[in-house]
Amino acid sequence: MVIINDNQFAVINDPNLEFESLPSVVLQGNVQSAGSENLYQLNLEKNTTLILDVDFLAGDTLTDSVVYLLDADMNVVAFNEWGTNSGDSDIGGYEAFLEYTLTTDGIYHVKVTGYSGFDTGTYTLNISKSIPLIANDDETITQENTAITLNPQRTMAV
Ligand SMILES: [Ca+2]
Ligand SMILES: [Ca+2]
Ligand SMILES: [Ca+2]
Repeated sequence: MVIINDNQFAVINDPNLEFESLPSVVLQGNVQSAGSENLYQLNLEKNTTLILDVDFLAGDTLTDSVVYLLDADMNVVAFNEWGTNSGDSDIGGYEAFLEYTLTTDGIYHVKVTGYSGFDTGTYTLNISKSIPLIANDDETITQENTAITLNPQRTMAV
């Protein structure tokens, strides 16, 4: 289990991130043996949008990944086995990609594994998170900071 702290998130210039403007952590991982699972633990706030982007980049060997978002008790909140995202230096795998907005504060776990139960190898995991939305005095949900465009269909206005 790898514990990821808030202070590890930073806005970094990396074209393999889906949303370069969001604070992110880039991790190298390895599914070492058939069926093994890699776990990451984060403490996250409600209304944060979490982006879990597994990349199969040059040098990586896990072609077919699956990513899970789990709660503190290891219940599955969401998962993805093959998601599309743009701009990667992806070399053609069945990479997992998950975007999820949290509805409660707390400890969460991210799990990365091979798709088939026997897929193994190295991968790059990009974890990005939005600034949580907060309710102001008018009880309107507003962004704490500047507007962040998550995708063309979903722009969060200030
Ligand atoms: Ca990517
Ligand atoms: Ca990806
Ligand atoms: Ca996959």
